[in-house]
Amino acid sequence: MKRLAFITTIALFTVSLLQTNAIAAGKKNKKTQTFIVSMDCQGCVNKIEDNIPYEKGVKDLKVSLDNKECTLTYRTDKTNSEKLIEAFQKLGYKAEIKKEKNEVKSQNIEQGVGEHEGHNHNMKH
Ligand SMILES: [Cu+2]
Repeated sequence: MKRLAFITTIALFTVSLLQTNAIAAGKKNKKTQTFIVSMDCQGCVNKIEDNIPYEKGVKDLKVSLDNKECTLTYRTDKTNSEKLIEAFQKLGYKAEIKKEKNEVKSQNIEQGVGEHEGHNHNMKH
């Protein structure tokens, strides 16, 4: 009788452990990261919204034109920040990972202006 209780405990423990791992794996594969993108008008936003969500591994995209920021949620087993930056470059935008906190806030504002040269989107908008 004692042995049965022991086996049941082990079985329950194993099941809960497997469930925890499954949940952890699902979360681990996803990452949300904000990129500073050299966009300047609604046309840029549209172009990004029409393309970036279809990049491999991209799960979610939020664009803030005011902050020149794109917040992406993506699967880390399918893509990475380098590939996403490349995807922005292919569209004609310079993108970089937003640094945490106020570290380089003033620098980012300066870059936002200067780096706009070479941004070329001769599209109707
Ligand atoms: Cu634009």
